[in-house]
Amino acid sequence: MSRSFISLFFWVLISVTSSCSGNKEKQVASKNKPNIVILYLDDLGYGDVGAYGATEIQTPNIDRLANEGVMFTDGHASSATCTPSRYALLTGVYPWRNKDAKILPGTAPLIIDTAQLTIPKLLKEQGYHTGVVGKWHLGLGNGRVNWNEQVSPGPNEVGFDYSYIMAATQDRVPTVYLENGLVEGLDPNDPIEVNYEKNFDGQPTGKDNPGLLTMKWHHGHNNSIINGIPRIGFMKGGEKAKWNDVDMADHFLAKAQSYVKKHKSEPFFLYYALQQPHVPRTPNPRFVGKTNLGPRGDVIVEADWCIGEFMKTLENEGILENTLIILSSDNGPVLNDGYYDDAVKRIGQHDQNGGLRGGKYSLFEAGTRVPFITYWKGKIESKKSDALVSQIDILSSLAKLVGVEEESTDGNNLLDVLLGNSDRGRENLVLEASIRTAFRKKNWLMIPPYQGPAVITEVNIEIGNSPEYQLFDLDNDVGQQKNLAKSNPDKLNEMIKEYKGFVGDQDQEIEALELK
Ligand code: NG6
Ligand code: CA
Repeated sequence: MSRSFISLFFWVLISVTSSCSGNKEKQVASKNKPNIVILYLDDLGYGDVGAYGATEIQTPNIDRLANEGVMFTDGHASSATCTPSRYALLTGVYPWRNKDAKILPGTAPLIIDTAQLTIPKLLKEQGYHTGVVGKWHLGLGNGRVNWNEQVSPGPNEVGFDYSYIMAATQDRVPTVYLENGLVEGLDPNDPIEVNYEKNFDGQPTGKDNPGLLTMKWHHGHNNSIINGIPRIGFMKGGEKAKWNDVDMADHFLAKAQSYVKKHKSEPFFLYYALQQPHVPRTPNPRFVGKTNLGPRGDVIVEADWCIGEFMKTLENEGILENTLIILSSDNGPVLNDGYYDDAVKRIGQHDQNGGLRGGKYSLFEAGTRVPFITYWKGKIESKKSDALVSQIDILSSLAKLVGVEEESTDGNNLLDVLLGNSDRGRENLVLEASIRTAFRKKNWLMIPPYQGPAVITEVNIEIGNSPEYQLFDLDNDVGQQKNLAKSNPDKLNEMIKEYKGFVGDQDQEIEALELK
């Protein structure tokens, strides 16, 4: 037989089998591969949810997921701030390995390498359609973004087939939505300009125009004014494209719902990143006064409602039983994060920390221990789990779920734990808060000495700095009141040794840094 005949034969064979198996694969895939949804809240604290003990805020929809799924009591975000946690969630890499994984301005370049493994990439390779709706805050572009053109690279270049996002945070410019890299509703005759260093001529700022403000700033947040709210960063133009703050929750919900409806007949992965209860807290009028806590409580009720509506969509579309849902928060809670919105004044009996010490920005428990719930109707049985789990484990666990042996750099495959079939969580975990790290092993937590203030006074949160080593036994002292470093030197040394094995001597370099 001639070579060309043989290759033609194989070509025909391959195309026939691949087109058949293509169809078959799709059928098998949609049968065996569940949809996966990550519901990710922004700054929701351990104690902000009814199932975790809140009595002043009603969260019936999140409670239902917690009560009918696995409710983790020791589940962690990878960091006590947003960007690093989101980076670790999507990549399975500890954020302290990436020097750019820190709170980013709206003009920062994308910090995920487009060659890096991510959850959406992994799932896409397994036949999933992948989408992100909501807060991004992982940077966009390569350094000098022109908001009037296609903005790239971004979510669509790290594995998402569809993206509908706000670039950074609700308190940072640009205050516009981007769909697949294009600013939605942009009038080409009114181009957008963004600058984080300097204002544009003639544009009012929060600092100089208190009379124009509907929300007062407390610290930071005194640059451009949009919808009466002073923001971080300066922005000009793009008038028609600007979002409406009080409609943001409804807006993201509608996008998440239409994504589900559109992709219900193929396996999909949706990362639905809600903006609440991050500042500025702008509940839709329907939710104003739903709690006695002011806007912070009200937006948590609003977020809970969104989750309820989203769940109804899954149910109405007939795919609830084929969908794994993971709910968590990117970092712990903060009351005053830069605006006067009564969060402190009206806190009353509510404990956003649920008995934990610290809060957002902190190496103490409330910085990273957050609500963490898995729910899968008919597949996961109701249970409370004390296993130590981290969001960094989600990538490897989902890989296992869809049949791939893919270990991420730092994450573990904890699928059995996430599905409630095992309580063997992580043995250890490196926690991060504003580039400082701490080490957890079983019930022990060790915080190395860090210079800098013990409390960030503006937000009134203890962030874990101390000139001394700190060692806590979380089984007996979850509130971290007793430093056992001096009374248990053997344990301390063991912890330091193991910790250094992970992070090297980087803590020494960090000790010298001035923390903001
Ligand atoms: C801080 C902001 C805070 C919040 C945070 C990011 C000031 C003074 N404070 O720098 O308001 O935006 O960044 O929060 O500007 S996060 O949840 O996205 O990490
Ligand atoms: Ca956050």
